[in-house]
Amino acid sequence: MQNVVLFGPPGAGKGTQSALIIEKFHLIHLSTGDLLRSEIAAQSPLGIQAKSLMDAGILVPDAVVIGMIASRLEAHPEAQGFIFDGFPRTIAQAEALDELLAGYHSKISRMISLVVPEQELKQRLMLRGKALGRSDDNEETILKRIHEYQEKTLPVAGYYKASDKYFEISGVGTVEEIFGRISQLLETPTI
Ligand code: B4P
Repeated sequence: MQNVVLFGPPGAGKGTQSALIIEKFHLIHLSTGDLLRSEIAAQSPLGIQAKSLMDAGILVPDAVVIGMIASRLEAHPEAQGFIFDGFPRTIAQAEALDELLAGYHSKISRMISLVVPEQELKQRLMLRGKALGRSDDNEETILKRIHEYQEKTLPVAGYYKASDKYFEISGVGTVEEIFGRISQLLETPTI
């Protein structure tokens, strides 16, 4: 079973690359961003709570996203593996994920980190905001998201480095070029 964490700052291309990875490697895509946006669209109590935080560029509470991931894992007993996109985003989430997977006698195989310079991230998010009407379409929210990432999410890379599961690639180039780099990694067996 191959369980992959796709990591990177807001706008690094995690969702974009996940779509290609699931097709080629037959993994189940678990995106906390997508799950939260579905809750918002359904106007559920969870969605209403999440919306104001996401609009402000702030992370949603750990318990909320951990609960969502737990129920999605339970819903896919047939899975050959998962791609975790946008999760874990805090150390508490990383620890909870290890515990959840241990309950299925499974674990994270690797974390792939997409490295993209800040200026490029801002441009991509501005363009995505215009194209898809996402709330992080202005400088203030984008800067808040980058700040949250640096403060709460970057330490998660250290968590996976400590167990030799961390792999870094450039997230700059065409979508196909970046996917080629990811594929090369995923085709290399883990020790
Ligand atoms: P997410 O939905 O996870 O998304 P993201 O970080 O904004 O973007 P991603 O990296 O997926 O980039 P994309 O492929 O779209 O997070 C949204 C919010 O949800 C968070 O701020 C937080 O509030 C909440 N949330 C989610 N998970 C959470 C958690 N675990 N804990 C707490 N809160 C959580 O690419 C960006 C744009 O760039 C797209 O327009 C794309 O077309 C373009 N692009 C992609 N690759 C490109 C390339 N190679 N070149 C040029 N453009 C490219």
